[in-house]
Amino acid sequence: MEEKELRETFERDGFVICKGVFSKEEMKTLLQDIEAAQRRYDSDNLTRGSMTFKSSIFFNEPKLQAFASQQKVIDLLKNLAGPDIWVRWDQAVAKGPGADTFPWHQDNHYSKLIDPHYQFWVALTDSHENNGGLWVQPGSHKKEQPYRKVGYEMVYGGKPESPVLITAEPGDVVIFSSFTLHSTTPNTTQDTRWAYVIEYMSLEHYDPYVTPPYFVVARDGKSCPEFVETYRGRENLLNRVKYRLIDLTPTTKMPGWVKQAQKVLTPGTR
Ligand SMILES: O=C(O)CCC(=O)C(=O)O
Ligand SMILES: [Fe+2]
Repeated sequence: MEEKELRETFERDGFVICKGVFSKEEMKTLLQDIEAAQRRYDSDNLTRGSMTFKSSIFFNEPKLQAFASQQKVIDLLKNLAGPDIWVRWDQAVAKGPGADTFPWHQDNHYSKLIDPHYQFWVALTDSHENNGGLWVQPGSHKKEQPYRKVGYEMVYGGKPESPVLITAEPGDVVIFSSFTLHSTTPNTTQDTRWAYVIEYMSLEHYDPYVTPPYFVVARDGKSCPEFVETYRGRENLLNRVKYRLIDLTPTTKMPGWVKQAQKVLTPGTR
């Protein structure tokens, strides 16, 4: 896909499908690296039955850092996130036989962020209608959607109008906005469906819930993996104020300082 088409499609639909970005061989290696990786934070609250989440794994694993920061990935992302990019989060999702639905949601309701981030969803295995395939609602990224909290899940309050199933083969990538409504359906097959999701942000944007060091992957559109203690978006006073204001909204039942203290005490929550 041409760069212009990529940008326009993403802007219109809230996602782009990039076929065959990686080889099947690369996906085998990536799955091995994921299985060997150690988590930075222990909590994987979303794991339910044979749907398992393994998150915050790039932090201690140089092979995953190299994967996330390779130029091929940056060349796709720079069209959407801009030339300066860091990674806020990653997770591998295994949907084993019998895995349940993962309900419709916008990822911003998990990350609690105001600004969009870019979800780089990599199919490590085949992914289709019967094995826990990924569904998206085109155009839903244009506004924040209503939701409610059900256990640890942040569930969209409505019914998507015209959902689209994305069938994928190992090595295919879907890049979607963190505001794009998406869901995965049950796995009724005997095989496990694996996806690896890397969450990228512009260095202009701030995530107050991630603790340093921060993993920068690109500057000026060029791959330049490095861990840093701070970044532009974090130093930006307006960004800080935005998140302070959320904590101070009168609708919050809990005083801001209690929420803040909770966040400090439970790092690594999405
Ligand atoms: O299982 C997947 O492919 C995606 C899961 C998901 O949407 C999420 O963890 O936010
Ligand atoms: Fe999601």
